[in-house]
Amino acid sequence: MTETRTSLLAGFIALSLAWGLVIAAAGPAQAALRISEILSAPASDWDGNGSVEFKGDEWVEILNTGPNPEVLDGVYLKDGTGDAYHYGFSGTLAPGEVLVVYGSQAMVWQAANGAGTSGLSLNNGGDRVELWRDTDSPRIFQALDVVPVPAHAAGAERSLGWSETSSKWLLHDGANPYTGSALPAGTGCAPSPGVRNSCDGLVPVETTDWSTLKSLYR
Ligand SMILES: [Ca+2]
Ligand SMILES: [Ca+2]
Repeated sequence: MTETRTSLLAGFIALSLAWGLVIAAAGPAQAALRISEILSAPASDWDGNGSVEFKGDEWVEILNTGPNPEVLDGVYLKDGTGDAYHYGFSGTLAPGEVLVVYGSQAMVWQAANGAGTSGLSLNNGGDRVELWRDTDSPRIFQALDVVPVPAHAAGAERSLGWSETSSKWLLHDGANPYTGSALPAGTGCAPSPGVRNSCDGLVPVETTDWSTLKSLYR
């Protein structure tokens, strides 16, 4: 009886450990390639073609956070609606490099690939932007990054940007300050398409002593 109990217990522990490993292995791991900045509601000529267009001037920026060059062939952007990819990347991205894709480039890609005319299709009421690796040889079908964009971050001329220094999404609202209570809060930083994000956010407006500041980061 004791022996049975012991073996049952040993079995249970082994199973728990195995299950724990399965859970750990299945946990999300951030890929080297990630989305770094999103501007959903343009009100200026971001792509520099001479006119302001709600589709053409939207943009999404990606960043290679890893130590090696990342192959971009087979990497795609889509939004939270439907299965269609809106843009397919090609080439490679060096470590620490960013690459911005404007809606106008997405429309060119879509026309060449019979993939519609929606552009990046970033909803001004908020959306979900997804970066996928989808290749046949070898077969890889992996969500590299999925970013929910809250409605206030999809306001005119505002971008949602990933801060490498604080590992947080920050609101770049320099051109259209956000004063509401939704998060992320406004930072006053400007959007930075094609340039690595340097907004560090969380800048105390009033003088704050060091111990108070430290307590905010605990
Ligand atoms: Ca334009
Ligand atoms: Ca940027």
